[in-house]
Amino acid sequence: MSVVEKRLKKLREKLAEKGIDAALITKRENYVYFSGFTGTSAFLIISQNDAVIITDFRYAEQAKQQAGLYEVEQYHGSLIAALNDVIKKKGINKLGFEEGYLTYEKYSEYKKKLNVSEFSPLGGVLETLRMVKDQDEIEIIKKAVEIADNAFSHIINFIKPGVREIEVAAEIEYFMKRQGAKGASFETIVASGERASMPHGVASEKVINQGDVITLDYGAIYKEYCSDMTRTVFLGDPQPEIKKIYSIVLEAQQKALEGAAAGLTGKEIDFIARDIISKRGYEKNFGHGLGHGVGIEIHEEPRLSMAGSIKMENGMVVTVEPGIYVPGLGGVRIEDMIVINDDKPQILTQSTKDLIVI
Ligand SMILES: [Mn+2]
Repeated sequence: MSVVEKRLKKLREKLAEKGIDAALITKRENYVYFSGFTGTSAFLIISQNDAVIITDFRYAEQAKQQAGLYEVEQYHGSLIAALNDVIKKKGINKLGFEEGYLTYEKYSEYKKKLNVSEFSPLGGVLETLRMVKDQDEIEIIKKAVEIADNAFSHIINFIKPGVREIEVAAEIEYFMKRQGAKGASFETIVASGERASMPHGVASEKVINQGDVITLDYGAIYKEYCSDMTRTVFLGDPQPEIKKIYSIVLEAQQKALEGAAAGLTGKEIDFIARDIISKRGYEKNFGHGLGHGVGIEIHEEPRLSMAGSIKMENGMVVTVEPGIYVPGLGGVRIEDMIVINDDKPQILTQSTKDLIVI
């Protein structure tokens, strides 16, 4: 059975449980996962017996190549008419939609114009199925992580006093593309000196100076899958407080990595790191969650945070990224990607976490 067939089988089981005749899938990350089609516009209708991909002139040929299990319908002009054709041909009454994605405008239009008796939320089944990665996905993610790891080895030799943050970001992204990445998985963060106290300080025109702490947070997209890593390095010896913060963040991260076991909730794993940071007096300086799922989307379920209620399962891929940020001083964050695997996760990110002074 192909990867797509397995995914469709699981989706069909969920649809049957919910009493939904077919799912309408329009979000790119979801149609990539359930069809293999990677273009920028497609509408899937998946019922127990049928799988139809509706797309336009630009993508009809690509859809035939990539979504081999699907009937390809090319629409001209009216998407609604094309959807209604399929709905009629396949005898669909109750159609499920992506409640977390459809805009109010789209929802209203579909609800009014699609010829179905019920238009009901899918209840997150697509995202739930995407949380646990199969072996094919894990292999691709490993490659995305490796590209980012290689970029780290490269960039620590590139950073010098006088170079601007945006040049560092550009070099990371160019390097990753030369390694086969489609692009960066999000806007590269290079936050140096006092800017390092901004958890998401995207690269600016600031010049990196001797004595700066530098937070590098970036990732690659490889074959549609994202990687995400953070390292904090120093240009010259760090100030004593930053050095202390580094050791606290590293300890919190290592303990959370060791404890990230299947069966625990995101909240329980978040607490492992948060407790260590709080006991060292930096509770208020760790204002974000410990981590998040990563896959076709850079941030997906499950979340590792104070609100993370989802239990970890084998095959989930998540980040572990505690940080401490002190305005006026700087900040430290260390992030690895892991695969949940019974008691001990498989740690994907390989770059050193020893304190690096460039
Ligand atoms: Mn992250």
